[in-house]
Amino acid sequence: SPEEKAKRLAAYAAVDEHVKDFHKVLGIGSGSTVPYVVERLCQPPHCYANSDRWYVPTGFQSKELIVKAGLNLGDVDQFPTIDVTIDGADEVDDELNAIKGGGACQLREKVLAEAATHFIIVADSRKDSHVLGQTWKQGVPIEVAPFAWAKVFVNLQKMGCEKPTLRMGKMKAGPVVTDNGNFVIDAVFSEPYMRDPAELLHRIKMLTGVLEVGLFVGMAEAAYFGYPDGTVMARW
Ligand code: DER
Repeated sequence: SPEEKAKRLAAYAAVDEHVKDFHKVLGIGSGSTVPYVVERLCQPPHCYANSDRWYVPTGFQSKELIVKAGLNLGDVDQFPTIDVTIDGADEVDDELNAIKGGGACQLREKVLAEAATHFIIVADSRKDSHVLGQTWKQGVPIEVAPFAWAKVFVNLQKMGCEKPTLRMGKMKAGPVVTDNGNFVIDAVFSEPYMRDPAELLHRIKMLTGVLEVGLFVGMAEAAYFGYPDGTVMARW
């Protein structure tokens, strides 16, 4: 499909541009765009560097990707610093701030994004916005301790959240449970809040019971967007 082609284009361009043979530790994110990142890394010339390279996952899906591709699986504990982390996003604004967590992996994703010397985002063009919230209407994904979810829910409303929602499983009765055993609250905020993602991130992060927030502010070095017409647009 044109969307899948666009994701592949963005992923290939990001790998070709930002992964060098001397990069030995790579962080691999989650979602439907990142498989194309791994696909490219398994092709010449990138594949020739894989024998002494380590791949660190951001969750179950990401780990499966690495293992199935026959790449060396690295543990995040082994590598305090990661050379390059490449990950998807739900939306990216003009300053390369991103909403992440559509796949409920944002806690580990942010750990690897922060640990990386270079954090690169890959996405199809639908994620390319001026202000967060323009196209991603599901809200900011927030990982919360199950014990505290109802308190966080109320406190989000008190701080102006228009519509907090506890993320429920599809083929699972009850809430989605993350790889860390936590719940996710999706919190919709109006545009004024989304125009200052740093302020919003800090206010949400300070709520007792919040473990991580799907706002990646000032972290991405570059973002690659693939278009259905076969072009790639890079921003940095
Ligand atoms: O959960 C995340 O942040 C993922 O990166 C994900 O939302 C990206 O989604 P996609 O690559 O499937 O569009």
